Amino acid sequence: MAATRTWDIFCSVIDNYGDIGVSWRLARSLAREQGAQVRLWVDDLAAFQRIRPDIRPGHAQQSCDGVTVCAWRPDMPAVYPADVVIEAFGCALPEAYVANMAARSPPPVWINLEYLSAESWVAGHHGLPSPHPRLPLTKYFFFPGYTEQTGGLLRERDLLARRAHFVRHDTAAYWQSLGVPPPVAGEWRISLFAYENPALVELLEVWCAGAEPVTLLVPEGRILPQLAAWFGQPGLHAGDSARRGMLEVRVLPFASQDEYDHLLWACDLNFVRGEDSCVRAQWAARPLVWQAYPQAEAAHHDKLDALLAIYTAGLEPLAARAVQGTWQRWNGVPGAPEVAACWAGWRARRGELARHAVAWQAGLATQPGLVETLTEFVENKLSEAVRARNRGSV
Ligand code: TRH
Repeated sequence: MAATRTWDIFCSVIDNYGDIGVSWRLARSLAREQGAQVRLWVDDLAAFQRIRPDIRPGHAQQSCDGVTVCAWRPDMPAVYPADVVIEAFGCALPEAYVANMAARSPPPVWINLEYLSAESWVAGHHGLPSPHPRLPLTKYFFFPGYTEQTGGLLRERDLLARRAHFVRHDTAAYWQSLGVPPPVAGEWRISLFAYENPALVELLEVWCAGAEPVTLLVPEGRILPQLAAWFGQPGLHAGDSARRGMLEVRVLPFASQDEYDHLLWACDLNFVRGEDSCVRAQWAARPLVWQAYPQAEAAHHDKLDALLAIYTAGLEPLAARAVQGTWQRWNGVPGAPEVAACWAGWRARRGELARHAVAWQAGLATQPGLVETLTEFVENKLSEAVRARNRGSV
């Protein structure tokens, strides 16, 4: 039987919920599925509480789903480093902690968990070592990704089974729990999780004047002021709804991570943003529109194009154009077609796009998940380190 490993995962919350969203998923899966002893160090427990409401922001240490969650403060006490140390998204470990890592023999396996991208350069950088300039330590870059040459995607072992069960048995009860009537024939149920977006008005106009009813479900967040302005209202809050033409908007409370999955599973189409919700929408096996996290010099457009290229590869031209055009317009790509033209494609190819999302999810599911690739990578490095130490002591 494999030894129980200890892991320290460090997460600094820069902005939004993606950093803690990914770090928490990783920590929980390692504990649940690999029997690992995980400490998760987080510098903003209030942000964590948004996606996991039972987290208590004032506590220095607490246990959650078998993970020890620690407040990462500047005055962090000296601790003995774990077997494996994850620096999420280059968050920069405390110097004293790094010094303690170097004092361990063998030293911990040190991983910098990188951001997800479908760009082709990722495969060439995945797993590369970076020796520490002064200390006998090596950090490895670990890239999530969409191919077997990368670290794969986060996916809990039981995720697809839970989704299938929900879709088959629980969707009606879910709508009821939200106080939303069951969908009528032809209706679109669409979720919207987005940053501020100039293309929103166009989209709302199209849906408002459309042929089918659209119910837009919006978790509380940054897009609400724009939405409220379009309805001519001073503000919109959880529990509010508004209607114009064929469009009805319902504002939902920001849910826990697990409940948000239910929304993605229940909708016909999901607008998602950043990284983690984008991956969850793909596991939801529903069509998606992705808003990439905006970066300087429009670097996110490369990320967008890379995912679009692989996602639309198997689609027939009208369906592919609908997806490409909408994603590009939604991300402010110069020259992208207007939303109205794209939406006509979504309507005409609704069935094909729905089937494609199912096939896409099934294709991704044939690849090993990130937790498996990461633990295998770590075990290899730990064995190498032990061999190197033994050679040195002969
Ligand atoms: O919040 P984000 O915009 O995070 C971003 C990106 O990850 C980006 O790469 C990063 O650099 C930047 O933050 C700092 O989008 P993302 O990645 O989808 O994360 C949102 C998390 O919030 C995800 O784990 C799902 C979760 N969530 C809920 O738990 N409940 C909800 O109701 C919603 C809408 C989301």
